[in-house]
Amino acid sequence: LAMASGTALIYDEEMTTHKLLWSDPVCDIEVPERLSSSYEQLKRYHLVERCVCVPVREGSEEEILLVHSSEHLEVAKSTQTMNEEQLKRVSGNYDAFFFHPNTYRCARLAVGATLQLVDAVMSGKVCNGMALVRPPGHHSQRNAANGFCLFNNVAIAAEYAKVKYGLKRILIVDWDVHHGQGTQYIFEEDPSVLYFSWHRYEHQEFWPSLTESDYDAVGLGKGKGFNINLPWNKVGMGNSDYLAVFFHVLLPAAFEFDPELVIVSSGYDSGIGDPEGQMNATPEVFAHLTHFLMQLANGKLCVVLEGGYHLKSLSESVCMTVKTLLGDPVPQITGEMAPCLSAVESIQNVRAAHKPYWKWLMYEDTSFIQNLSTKSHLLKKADPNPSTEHESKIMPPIKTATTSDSKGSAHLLHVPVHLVKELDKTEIKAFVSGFYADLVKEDKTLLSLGSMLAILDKILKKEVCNGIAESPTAAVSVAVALRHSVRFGFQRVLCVFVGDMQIIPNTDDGKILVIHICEKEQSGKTSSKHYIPLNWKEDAEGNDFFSAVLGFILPVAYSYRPDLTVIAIGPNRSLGISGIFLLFTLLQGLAESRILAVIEDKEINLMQSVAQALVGASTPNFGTYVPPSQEKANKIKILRDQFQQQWKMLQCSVKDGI
Ligand code: X5A
Ligand code: ZN
Repeated sequence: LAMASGTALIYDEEMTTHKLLWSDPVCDIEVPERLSSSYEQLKRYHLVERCVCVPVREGSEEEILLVHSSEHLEVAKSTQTMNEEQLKRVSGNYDAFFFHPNTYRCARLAVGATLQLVDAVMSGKVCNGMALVRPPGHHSQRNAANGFCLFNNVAIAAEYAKVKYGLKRILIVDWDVHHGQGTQYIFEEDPSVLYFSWHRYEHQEFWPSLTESDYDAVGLGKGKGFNINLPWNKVGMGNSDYLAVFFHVLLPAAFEFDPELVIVSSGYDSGIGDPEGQMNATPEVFAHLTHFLMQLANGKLCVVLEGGYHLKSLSESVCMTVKTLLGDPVPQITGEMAPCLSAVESIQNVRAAHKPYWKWLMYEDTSFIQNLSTKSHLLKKADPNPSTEHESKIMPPIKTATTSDSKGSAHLLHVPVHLVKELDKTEIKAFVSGFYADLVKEDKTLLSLGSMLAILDKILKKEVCNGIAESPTAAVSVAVALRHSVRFGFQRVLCVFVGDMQIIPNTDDGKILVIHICEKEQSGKTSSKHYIPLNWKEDAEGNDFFSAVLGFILPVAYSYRPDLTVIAIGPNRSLGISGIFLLFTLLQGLAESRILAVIEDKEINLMQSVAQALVGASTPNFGTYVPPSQEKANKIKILRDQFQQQWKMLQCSVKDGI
């Protein structure tokens, strides 16, 4: 069975006909232009033509009744023939909603568009996709419209996927800045739907101001543990706060849950410039969030528009999301990477609240939890004119270069052998003579260095995004690669070594950060603060590496913000195939997805997996989640305590004086 590929885009202009007919300062931000300007921007970036355009349809009454009461459906239906005065009166029965004579029709299209997306993804027609819809859905409840929402598009989609495709586990990620309390109510007792929401809360000051939006609302009955709320108690949250929540809350839960389908309640009012959210996250962060979620459920990801009221910020963020769904390189995140104190407090609270329900939190130390104070924290003011200007580049489908034989995917670009030979031995000798001359006596080594440099040059010149080099001695190839990259002008190179490797010392000027994953303690190298040994042997089933990647490697890598990543696989690697795959796919979020892989020839059977990871094939099934042993959980904790002052994205609790 061929792996699904392609990205669906679902949009219909008719959903711009729903509009506010009278003056209402609460509702007047939910305008038709939200949809049209997003679609226009997608066209400008040539993204529409790269997607599979799937038509909308009306959601059926039966489908709407999967979630809503017939009373609610009848009220909505009855508004089609009302005059303005009557519409205004019915609208007044709800908190923040407006009816237009075409609202019912649009809401049915919004439901239908979402279900078309689920069908396209579940049937394998596409791998993932986005539906641009109005009215939005996540505030809508069984028996009520609320917060600009009439029918709960995403909730209906989840019920539909359960019924039609027999799904047992669906993850809903609600990154809208408001709490999707409607969705929470619908799935509160349902363990088959994991609902995650972050939202502006400000200790219940912010709309909808509910106690049940706080971190201690974990679900009810059988659904306990399957509702995760991350309240933002300050405005001004930014990229690092969002990413910290993904690393330390959402992603570990999601990998343990192991969903069969992921649906995003994709509101962009959590983006910079939005008048509702007052947050600081830039459009690029949505590329990262999307990239992470693409690693779940075999890549089956349905993104459905909710809020977003700053037209420029909204449309840029929509483009970032769709570009990432299409598999383009992930743009770099700018700015200092450190979550603010208030965000860390929220993360700590939700981890403590969920400890009873999740294996990944099993060894969480919550003995220190007291009544957390809410110390004031210096916050940057939201910039009303976000810097969202990005050059539109249509990236070629070829992203990966390799000199090895065709063992991977058809997407690989093969560097012709003559190109390698062109780099003649004396040239290479001359190049390495200054620093590693004694290491390169063998012809075999020289030839491999030549081919590695040919690939690295293609990466440095941005002709390809990533590449794989085979080497008789990975340590030597990497040493040369690092030296060359720094000379080329890279300021920060992240180097992840897997296996027993003699690490050739580098000028320790902070331009290289080494994370060394190996089984045994390495001696005498711990002096440098840019060398981090991670002694880790993956368990027999080969899937307890999540906690190390999410809890340590990614936070360090995101704190460092490399402009190139080098991953070297040497002898006696202590990670299995799934651990290595995870490393490659997740580190593609860094350095604009630039990765040089160096594989020692003894490990060349890994070539195909690495190539698949680098061309963006969806993550294979990792099997049943295995929590780390207490010893390993402890190891992560100790490393975190040791490095969190230097690499601040590691911070996930406020004890020990952050
Ligand atoms: C979908 C959405 C916001 C409602 C705000 C009402 N709704 N004050 O973003
Ligand atoms: Zn919202």
